[in-house]
Amino acid sequence: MTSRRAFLGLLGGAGLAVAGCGGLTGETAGETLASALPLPRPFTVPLPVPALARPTRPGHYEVVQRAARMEIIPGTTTEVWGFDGTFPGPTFDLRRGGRTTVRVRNELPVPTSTHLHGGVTPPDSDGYPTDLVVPAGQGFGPPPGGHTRHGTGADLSSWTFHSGARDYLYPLDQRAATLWYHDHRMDFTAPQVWRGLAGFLIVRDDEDDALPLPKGERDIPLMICDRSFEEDGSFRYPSLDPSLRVTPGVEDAYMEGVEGDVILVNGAPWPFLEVSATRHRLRLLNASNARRYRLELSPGGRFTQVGSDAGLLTAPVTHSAVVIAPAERFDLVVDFSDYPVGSEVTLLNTLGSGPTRNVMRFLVTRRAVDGSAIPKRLSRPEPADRSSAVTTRTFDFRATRRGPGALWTINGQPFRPGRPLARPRLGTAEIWRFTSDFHHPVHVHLAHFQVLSRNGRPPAATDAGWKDTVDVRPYEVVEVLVRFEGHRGRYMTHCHNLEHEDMAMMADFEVV
Ligand SMILES: [Cu+2]
Repeated sequence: MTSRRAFLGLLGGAGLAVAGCGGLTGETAGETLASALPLPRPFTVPLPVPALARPTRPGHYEVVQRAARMEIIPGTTTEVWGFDGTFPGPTFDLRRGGRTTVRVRNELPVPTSTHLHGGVTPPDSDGYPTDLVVPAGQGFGPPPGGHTRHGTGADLSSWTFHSGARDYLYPLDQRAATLWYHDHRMDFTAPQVWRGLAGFLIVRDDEDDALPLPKGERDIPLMICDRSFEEDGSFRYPSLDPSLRVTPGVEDAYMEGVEGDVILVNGAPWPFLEVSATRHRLRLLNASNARRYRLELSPGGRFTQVGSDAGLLTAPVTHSAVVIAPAERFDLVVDFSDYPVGSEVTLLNTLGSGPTRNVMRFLVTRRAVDGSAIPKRLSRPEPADRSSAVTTRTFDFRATRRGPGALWTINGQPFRPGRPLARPRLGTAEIWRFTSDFHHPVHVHLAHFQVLSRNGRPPAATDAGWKDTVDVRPYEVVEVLVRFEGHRGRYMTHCHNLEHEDMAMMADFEVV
């Protein structure tokens, strides 16, 4: 294992961002930004559960992106930019094959693009970074500095503008899964997600419904992310241009990614949840810009994983710890009857230190009848068959420059909209090899994949199932089998460390 200091040295970035990071484990991906206010005591705020989105008529929803004030740190208020003014945004609870239209109205002072992460979505509804909803009354056009920092994207022909609002069409012709939606605006995704533009979309289907897994209030989405706060309670973030209007990017010390010192779950700092001594299904999402977590239970315990990014596993997998990279989801069952009533069960992040070592706490308050079970077989097996691949392609995720004008690239190229690096055929499968110089959580739009190998060895236990995001660590080679199904057209693969993404670590591919 190469130490963080050593691999930064190899990259010529030594001294840039070593201080203040999580030691020499090589497991941290970003730079910690300290809050300017006293941090609240952990486990004093109840866990919020986001409200459900309500249709305006069957199959149609409308959400408004707007600024609002929320009490996140007790005793202060924070301006969030949220879907319907909430953070997280409302949860869409939808059925497989239930063709859904979501009208997104933008009442923020900046353009937005909304991506349904994990969605099998037509290309013009996929939330491409230059396919923007511009606030009504604002002129169209890329911001004056639009991507000139990276020397790309200035070509207007790749940009599309919608005034005030637009409809996104989600056919949801895909297995039950925990998806999420978030902003994807060119050059400004990281600060706009940091301000709150993210929420859950849960797809349900008959196969998942028929299983005896915990349901109802024992089936809980948990959005984990880190943030930092100014003294007045506002979000702290090292943007070069806090208006997010003109100049993209962050201060150079944060080019590896921004990590906050407050861990939020569903928008609340280190919350607590009272649970009965029964099984609970926890749909974990890491919605952080850059932070990875290694989740463990204290005082001991285990997670039974039933699903991954793109739906149910074939069979459950038991873990004592789960590493979750940005944008990954783990569908986990925890059996709180393993603990005596009165227990405090803490979800820890053992990659963190100090305040970031805690995530949330479960208080086991009572006994209750539990009709749930975890079947030995969850879903039909769909083994990843290496021989079904029609070709192999390599995508190398690497920094070509550090410091001022930093650039994160794929195959040596900064993002060039409309210039695909691959043209896979609809209905085929390919092996994609991801290689890396750092921590890069690699996300593929549209196409789901299974991990075939890590460094030539079998995948990790936490790589199981169909996925859309994979944790690629420094100097790893991760092979995945990607299936291109559903739609032809322009899609993308990119690093989901949002600061890397905003610094050009994206590439188009076109399904033909
Ligand atoms: Cu990256």
